[in-house]
Amino acid sequence: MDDLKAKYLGQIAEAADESALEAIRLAAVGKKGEVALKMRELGKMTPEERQVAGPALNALKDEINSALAAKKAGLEDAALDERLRTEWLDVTLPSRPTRQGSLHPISQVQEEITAIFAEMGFSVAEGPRIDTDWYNFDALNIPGHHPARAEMDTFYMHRAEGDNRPPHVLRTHTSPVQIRAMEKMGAPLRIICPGGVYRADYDQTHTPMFHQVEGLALDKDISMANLKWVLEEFVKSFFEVDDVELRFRASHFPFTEPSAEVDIRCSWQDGTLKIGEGDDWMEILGSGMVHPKVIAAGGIDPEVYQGFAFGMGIDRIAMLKYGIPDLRAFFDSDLRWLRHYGFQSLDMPALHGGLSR
Ligand code: 2NL
Repeated sequence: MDDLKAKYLGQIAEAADESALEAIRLAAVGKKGEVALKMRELGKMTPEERQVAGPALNALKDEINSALAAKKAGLEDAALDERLRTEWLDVTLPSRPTRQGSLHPISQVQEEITAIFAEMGFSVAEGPRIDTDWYNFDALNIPGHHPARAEMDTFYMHRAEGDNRPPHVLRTHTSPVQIRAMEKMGAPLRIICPGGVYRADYDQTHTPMFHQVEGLALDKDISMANLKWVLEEFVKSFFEVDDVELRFRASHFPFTEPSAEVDIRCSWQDGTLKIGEGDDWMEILGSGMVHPKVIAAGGIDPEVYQGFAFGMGIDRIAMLKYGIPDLRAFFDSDLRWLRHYGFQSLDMPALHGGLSR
């Protein structure tokens, strides 16, 4: 019996893994193991012998079982220690780079413009890109025979055969949104209308879809002086300069009277554009006092209310601010250029260092 004990405790101590341990368990204390065989021999013993051998066998069985359990726990600890030693992670390593999206420069500039006008009390109005010719033209004092209709290179929608109503159009400016806003909200009114507009024109400086922001302020005592201040504040804030001179040149639009095109003082030197200094002028927008017929078309009494309006191209001033030389880059499906201009990250190129002609 002592031989058995020594043999199995020795084997258990030597066991290298759990399968070796299981083999030992079966051989020692399994149903057909050596201890079970010995138990069977108890029947052939005298009662006196049995009284000694029985408890001794049971004690042996218990001892082997607890040695097995202890060894099993020891092997598991060792296995865990080994994993902890070999399978480690450096949690201080930087994570793998992920592709990050960013706002399209036109969306970003649109948001910048919106934020600046919002601070001056303008809210944003939006409307359909497909509209009737009444909202796009007639309401804006552009009648059917007016040459401005042809000049606008309008995209016309199809009408069903036999439907003789005038076709809907892709809006050529965001002005129809302003007419709708006048109808809906009345006066006084301070809104800007940013968004995509369409003209059938495509070359180096024109794309058939581009973006505009128009502004409209109506009240009982609004003058061109208010227009000038609002535009000055906008230009200073958008181009990040302390001061800038604006030049109002007399012009003509069917929807404003008087009308003015607005230039800002600038310089082009060594391929760098500087706003607010120098001897050059750059046209940035069209503006004027809203024509009384347009105010009336919006359902507001032009005898009581008057105001200013302006319109500018977002794409062009986005190019100026961020030094993007080719308009077509905006609509190219290959967005590598975007990264090239710094839009991959949130670091914007410095305005007066990043601009080039
Ligand atoms: C330009 C000129 C302009 C307007 C747009 C406008 C809208 C209403 C009434 C009166 Cl509802 N005017 N918009 C006025 C003057 C100029 O745009 O060159 N845009 C790029």
